[in-house]
Amino acid sequence: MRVMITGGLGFIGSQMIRFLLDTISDIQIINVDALTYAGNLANLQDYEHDPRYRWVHAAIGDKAQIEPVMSEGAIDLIMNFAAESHVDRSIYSGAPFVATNVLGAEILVELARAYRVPRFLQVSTDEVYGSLGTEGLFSETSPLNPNSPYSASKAAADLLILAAFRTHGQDVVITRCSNNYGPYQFPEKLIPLFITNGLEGRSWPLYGDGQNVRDWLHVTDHVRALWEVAQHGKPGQVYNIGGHNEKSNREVAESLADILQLPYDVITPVPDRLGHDRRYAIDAQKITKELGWQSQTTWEQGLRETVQWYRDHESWWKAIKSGAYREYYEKQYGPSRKDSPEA
Ligand code: NAD
Ligand code: TDX
Repeated sequence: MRVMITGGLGFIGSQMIRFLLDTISDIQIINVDALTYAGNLANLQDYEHDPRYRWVHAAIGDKAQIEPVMSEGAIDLIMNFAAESHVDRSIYSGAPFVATNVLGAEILVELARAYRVPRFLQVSTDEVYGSLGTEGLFSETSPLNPNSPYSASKAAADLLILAAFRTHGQDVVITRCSNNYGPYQFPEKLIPLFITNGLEGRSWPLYGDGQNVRDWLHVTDHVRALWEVAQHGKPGQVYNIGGHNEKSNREVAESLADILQLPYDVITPVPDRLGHDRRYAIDAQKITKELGWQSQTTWEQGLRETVQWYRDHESWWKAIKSGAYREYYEKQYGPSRKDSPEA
């Protein structure tokens, strides 16, 4: 089986590739990644000499870069992880989010159709549903109501991909997962930022009143769910993925402080994120009933192991925080590939 993974040098995409190479012997992986600030070759260093794996330095929104990969030989499945993924960055400039998350996804799904790729899986997010009050859960039929440029761009991609199914009968599936945590997450996101700041003796910027709620899922549970959907999901369907694990940001911060044995005054309230979604919570009944998937990693165990991973991989995150890794890769491979000359 030949699988094209896009964004495989990022947090979740690299975990997907690791999962596939570790569990399936007869597989070929082509990792198409533009190596933006969030992509990191160190995430898959242990696999770079595996003959079943190859990285192609290309941007999903650039047809001229992607088409040669498609025309090399039959691809059985595309899993599109490539995205600009950080909400805070999108608040200040939405344009790169539209270029990759919307235009990039559309170009990729069109190429998948032209080259008759049997299945296209779009990795989307629960953020497309917007924000919940204190009650209720997002189901697959909840209306799309995104609030940030990031989530709006992901919602736009979902609609374009569903349009490919409705218009052309193209085999597509979409997944919408809640917040992930685990090893190799870029230290701009809440959990790795707080852990690494804690290890460096820095404070933890908690936005607003700290009562915003996220539904946390370990990244290994997410990639198992994605593989179930890739293999057994029904064409044209959306599958929510979540761990029934709602925590306020203050609760997350206090649990991390307990594990790291830091006083709670490390937590420093700062002005709120603009348009900050109050609560996300996922109803994952459909994937559990139809595909038998359930989360396996408990929050307590997952969080402890994640803290330990960052303790054990100081050189990984210190290089990112110092900017050294980007300087090195730019010398080796040149700057990020751009989706289009204008992007
Ligand atoms: P990430 O930011 O860690 O990684 C993104 C990867 O995509 C990087 O390797 C980057 O180099 C690559 N990339 C960016 N633009 C590209 C382009 N134009 N062409 C090719 N590669 C490009 O992101 P992540 O947290 O691993 O998220 C992966 C996917 O999962 C995203 O689509 C995101 O929307 C979705 N998602 C993330 C979460 C979460 O909690 N992190 C939850 C639900 C869904
Ligand atoms: O410094 C911080 N302080 C803080 O209070 C940061 C970085 C975040 N926060 C809050 C904002 C959110 O309520 O923590 C919560 C989690 O923030 P992020 O880690 O930035 O994640 P979020 O905005 O919820 O989005 C994530 O989950 C859904 C991913 O980044 C998305 O790619 C995914 O789609």
